[in-house]
Amino acid sequence: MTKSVVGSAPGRVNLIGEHTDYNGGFALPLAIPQRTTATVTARNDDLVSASSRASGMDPVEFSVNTAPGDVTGWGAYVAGVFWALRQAGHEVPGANLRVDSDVPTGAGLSSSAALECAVLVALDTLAGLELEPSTMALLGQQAENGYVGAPTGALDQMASMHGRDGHVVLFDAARGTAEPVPCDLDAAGLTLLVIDTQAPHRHADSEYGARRQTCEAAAEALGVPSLREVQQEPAETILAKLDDDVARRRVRHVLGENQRVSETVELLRAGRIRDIGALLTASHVSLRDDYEVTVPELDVAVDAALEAGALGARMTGGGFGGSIVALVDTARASLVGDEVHRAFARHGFTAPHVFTAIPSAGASATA
Ligand code: GAF
Repeated sequence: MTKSVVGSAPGRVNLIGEHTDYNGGFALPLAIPQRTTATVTARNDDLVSASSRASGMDPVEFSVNTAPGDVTGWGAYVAGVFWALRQAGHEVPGANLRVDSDVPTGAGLSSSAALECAVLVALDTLAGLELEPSTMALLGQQAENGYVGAPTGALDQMASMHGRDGHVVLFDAARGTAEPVPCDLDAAGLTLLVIDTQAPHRHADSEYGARRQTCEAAAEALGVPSLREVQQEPAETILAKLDDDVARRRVRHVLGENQRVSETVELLRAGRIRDIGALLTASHVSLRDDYEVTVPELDVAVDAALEAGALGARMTGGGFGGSIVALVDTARASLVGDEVHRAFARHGFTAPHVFTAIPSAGASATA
């Protein structure tokens, strides 16, 4: 009988630590229950045939020796994984591959990383590669950078690979490590709401790349390989060395955000989950004013959630559209959701989707 493997990988929300990963910094994501599955069956030739049950995702076919540019659209994330594996010297067979997913697309919840990781864990098992989860996460990032052409960090793939029930994942991008940190929201009587603003991503690719370039140029001006290297120095000393106001504000965000991640981890480890609210909100303010990656829908959602009594709220993911997270007392959760709905109606925005983020398990494969 032909061998089939089902790879399954979750989407993510990022609790805090935004636009830090490509600066060698810290992030604190969690895997969500929504997952993508890739059912992979080996073939006897060098072709990959991939299909999806989702509408608008037409079947694609490509060679296992695919190169960037061969496949575009959703199939590029799948082809990119085959390409990245072969670039790293791994032999993978041709395959028939069927994808299914309940990770919302375009909501900033890493549906692309979930797809890459589902395919990665399935191929890992199918080809008997026995790769480490972090190695697979970096291969997923490689697929996205080198094949799809998006200059992203590894946050999304690390979250999808390393998620754990009841935990957030402390990702240290400089070290390439991922460490579970307990986050028992239920026990604290708290709920982490995700509010998908439905705002279309506006200029996300070019603006993301521009942020990354500014940070890399600032690191170069400071004479260090990444902004992480100056994290221990007083922020004022670092900022005084930069003569461009935009660069100063971008760097101020990155240094402050790394500090906020560290403080959040300390509070979580001390079991003080409700006290992280102010850090979440400070992160949003910094992303809005210094990093300038929010859009009106994200700001209105955060403000409305806070007005309705959320302990803290912030945009999550790359920004320029997408979702926010709001930490709320469970007893107030529906009230907060309703208030955001009302605020969106007042502003003439499309109604948001509200759901609960439950820290969930990472990627796995079953033969
Ligand atoms: C996107 C990217 F894919 C991540 O690597 C990360 O940079 C994030 O934006 C911002 O924190 O999700």
